[in-house]
Amino acid sequence: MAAASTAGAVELSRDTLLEMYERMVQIRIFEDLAGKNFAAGLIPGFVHLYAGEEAVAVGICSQLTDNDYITSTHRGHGHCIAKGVDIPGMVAELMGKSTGVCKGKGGSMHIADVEKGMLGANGIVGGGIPLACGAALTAKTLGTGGVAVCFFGDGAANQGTFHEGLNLAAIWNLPVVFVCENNGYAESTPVRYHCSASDIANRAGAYEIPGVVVDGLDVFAVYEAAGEAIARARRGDGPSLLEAKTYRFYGHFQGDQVTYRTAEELDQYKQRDPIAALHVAIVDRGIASEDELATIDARVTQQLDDAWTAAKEAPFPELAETLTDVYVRY
Ligand SMILES: Cc1ncc(C[n+]2csc(CCOP(=O)(O)OP(=O)(O)O)c2C)c(N)n1
Ligand SMILES: [Mg+2]
Repeated sequence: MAAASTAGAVELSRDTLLEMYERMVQIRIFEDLAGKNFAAGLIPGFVHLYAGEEAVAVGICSQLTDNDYITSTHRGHGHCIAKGVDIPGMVAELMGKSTGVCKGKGGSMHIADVEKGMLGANGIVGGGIPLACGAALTAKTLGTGGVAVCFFGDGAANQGTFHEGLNLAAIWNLPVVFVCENNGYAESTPVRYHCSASDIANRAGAYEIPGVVVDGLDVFAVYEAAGEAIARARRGDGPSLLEAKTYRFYGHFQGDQVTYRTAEELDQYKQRDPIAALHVAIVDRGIASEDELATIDARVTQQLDDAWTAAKEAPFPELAETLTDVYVRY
């Protein structure tokens, strides 16, 4: 029986692979339903969907524990799910309900679950980068052995916080993995226009830390590259920059007319759907059957359907709670 599969030099157990597959499917179905229910008027505010980028969050977060931190972006649902944030609580949070993980006060762009080490989605582009440095400094100072993984986009790589964060992490030798999710666009602006570097990972050289480009549609490649960067950070050898070349299947935000890219381009990337690729790899290598994967798909569909039903029935927060949990007291 083929109980394990390799990502290059890394061997993954059957359980790990199936857990990774399930997480990726959870993200995809979560996002498809979020898009549908946003259009139906059930979600206030803006929604930015992560579908297409699942291999990045899952390839990385499957190697983290609750003792490790992540910081996220405006496109943060996938990071939350990959880090183990409660899915029904996330659905309720999107709807602004009191049963949400932030009691309905965070919404799509500010979901956080500190118990899970998920320090927050973030509406400020590049805003998670200094937070990750702070979290990594905490882990290093307290000697917890934890690392901080910082997700951000190609557009964020042009923010001052990116350069400040990489420099700070390098001089203080912080246990951070900077993960640039290069999905080819910052809103409607193509990366080839907005970015001076052909590979954003090249910018690591300026701070004398490792910089690696990885195929962000290939969960095995992400897993392997991230594993090295995480191990390096845990050993006390400092930060790395990982650039995952990926693609978002939806527009920048829900409602985006997506006039800045072609249908052919989208089709080409859909041919390389990271979940379909993992599905094929699992079946071809004899790790699980089509039926076993269909069972996982059905379980996740039911989980998300139940989560939406519960969130729709849940109450909004009481007016009297408006000012509770809003500020942190030290
Ligand atoms: C500091 C700041 N500037 C501008 C914006 C508006 N804005 C929101 S998302 C976005 C593009 C971000 O692109 P990228 O970092 O590539 O992330 P992606 O949306 O592709 O995941 C911009 C400019 C913002 N939210 N924060
Ligand atoms: Mg982008």
